[in-house]
Amino acid sequence: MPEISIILPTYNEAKNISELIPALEAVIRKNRLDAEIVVVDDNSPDGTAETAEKLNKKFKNIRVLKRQEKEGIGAAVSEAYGFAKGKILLSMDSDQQIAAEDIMRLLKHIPEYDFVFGSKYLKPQLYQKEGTAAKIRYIISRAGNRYIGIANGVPFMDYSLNFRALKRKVWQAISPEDKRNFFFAEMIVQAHRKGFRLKEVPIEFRKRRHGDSKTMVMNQMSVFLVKGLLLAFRR
Ligand SMILES: Nc1nc2c(ncn2[C@@H]2O[C@H](COP(=O)(O)OP(=O)(O)O)[C@@H](O)[C@H]2O)c(=O)[nH]1
Ligand SMILES: [Mg+2]
Repeated sequence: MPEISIILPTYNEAKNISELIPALEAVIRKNRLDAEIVVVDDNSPDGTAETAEKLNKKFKNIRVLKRQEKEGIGAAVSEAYGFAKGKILLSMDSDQQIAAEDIMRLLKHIPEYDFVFGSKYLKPQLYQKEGTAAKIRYIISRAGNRYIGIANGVPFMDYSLNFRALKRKVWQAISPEDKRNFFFAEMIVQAHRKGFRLKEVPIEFRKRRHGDSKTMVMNQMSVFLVKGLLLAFRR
């Protein structure tokens, strides 16, 4: 059994994973990590799953979880947590908005903490937000995150970033249900309520390297408003 499972949800990320996976493998080698990489793909038409399988011929520690339909990132990561074999579950986006080396920023706080997660807002200067669209997105997302914290009485800055490492026991104790991005907020709020030791760490958030974002920001904003309140009342 590997110590760590690195989980990469993908939808049309063939180009990105052909850069990200070798970069992660270099970090694994350099730090002598005992790790597998799990690619969870929702039947991407661009051949992402095949690209991952080809990379496994070289690296031998990659497993691909193939799902039939694009159901959302939360559903994909949730299934991958069950499929993964590691004692530590580390998930990150595949689009290279976060650097491969940064996984060590999470891992260094395990075992002291049970659940360590990256934050785009702890040090806002680390968030690349050039251009009007990126600035608007930053403001909306930051406000939405602050709201989740206040509504639920939880003291963090960023609930929505898929860059986190948790011990398997945390995953076994919580039951986030959302199929999309709100899944990540549920994870933090539920783990906090269960009394686990949580740690938020600042992470540099860069521009997507290749391809397009799948998040509809305004749509997700309304989801955070409604579901954030429901989560607060469901204790
Ligand atoms: N398996 C799977 N991955 C997804 C889905 N939606 C997004 N992703 C992946 O989740 C990560 C984050 O998505 P992205 O579009 O970059 O969201 P953004 O960073 O909020 O713009 C990327 O690696 C996507 O390929 C989905 O429905 N299924
Ligand atoms: Mg992205």
